[in-house]
Amino acid sequence: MSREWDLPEKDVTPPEIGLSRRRMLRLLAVGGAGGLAAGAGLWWFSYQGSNEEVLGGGRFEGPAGDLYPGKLNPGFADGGRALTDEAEAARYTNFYEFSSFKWVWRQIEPFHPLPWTIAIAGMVARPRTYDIDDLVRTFPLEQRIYRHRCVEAWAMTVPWEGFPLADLIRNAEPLPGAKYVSFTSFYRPEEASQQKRESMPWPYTEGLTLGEATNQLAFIATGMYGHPLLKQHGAPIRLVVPWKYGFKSAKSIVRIELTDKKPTTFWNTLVPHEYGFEANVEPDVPHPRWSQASERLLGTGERVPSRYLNGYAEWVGSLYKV
Ligand SMILES: Nc1nc2c(c(=O)[nH]1)N[C@H]1C(S)=C(S)[C@@H](COP(=O)(O)O)O[C@H]1N2
Ligand SMILES: [Mo]
Repeated sequence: MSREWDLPEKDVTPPEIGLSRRRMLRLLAVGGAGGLAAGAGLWWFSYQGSNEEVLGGGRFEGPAGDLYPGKLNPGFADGGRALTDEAEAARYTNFYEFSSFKWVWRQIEPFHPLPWTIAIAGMVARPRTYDIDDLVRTFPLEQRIYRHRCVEAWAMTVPWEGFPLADLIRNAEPLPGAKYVSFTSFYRPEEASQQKRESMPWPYTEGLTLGEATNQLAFIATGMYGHPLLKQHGAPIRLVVPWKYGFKSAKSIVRIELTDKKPTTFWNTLVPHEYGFEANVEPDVPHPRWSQASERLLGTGERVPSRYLNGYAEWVGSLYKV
């Protein structure tokens, strides 16, 4: 297995790691650090892109854009933390199809998430392929504020737009033997430069147990911050499972399949001893190369304690009781 892929954050360290935009501005304001630091700071600052570059680069003619924003679900109206600034979330994304660095917004131009279809297939009585526009019009859109926790120990709080995964699965009528749900992202090496690299098991895949997938927290997002998803966040449709590390929340999905076998998954295939199938947020279980006890909030850079199941034990805790 190529050690090149033995990564997140710690090995492949883009210059903005650990230094939020706001902190950098503060550092520049201090000025005492001298001209060299100021020069480096200005270079760094411009390399980050303006908010408009970061957001504008990811916008496209999203499907059913007229339907946004959805109605805020009162059960998920409070993320328990301040919302992450939209541009800060869009500036710092993981999308390995386009880049191993966080500035995916710089590489995303060739990606054209329309037209798009998504199939629900496998062990279901009613398999179906939806055009993305029909899908968004079939399931009523709602807005939910969720915390997101990456295995690399950064976090954000985001208003997603979409519908419960359970509704999509119920519509397809699972067959009795179905135990798992697999998610497959797109494969378009002509649009996604990193998919030309054969050292990675493209397309990106993820999986859940059927019990996890039909829990009310598991969410299909087609939008974010009141409009269709930006390309770098996994347009036009992605998974959001907020009690698990972020890599479980597959982006730009083309296929959802019910099976009786545990699906193979992207990160588990690449680095099995570091990224498991279950991948629940567990602050007491360190990653082999770093602690998971605390996390860094995008935007402010603040460090806060991590919580078991990312604080969602009330919803999903019973799935893991022995
Ligand atoms: N297809 C695909 N899905 C993916 C990834 C990816 O590289 N490719 N990265 C994952 C990781 S590690 C995280 S933390 C989240 C990040 O979502 P965001 O970039 O929209 O914040 O997407 C996940 N889904
Ligand atoms: Mo992640």
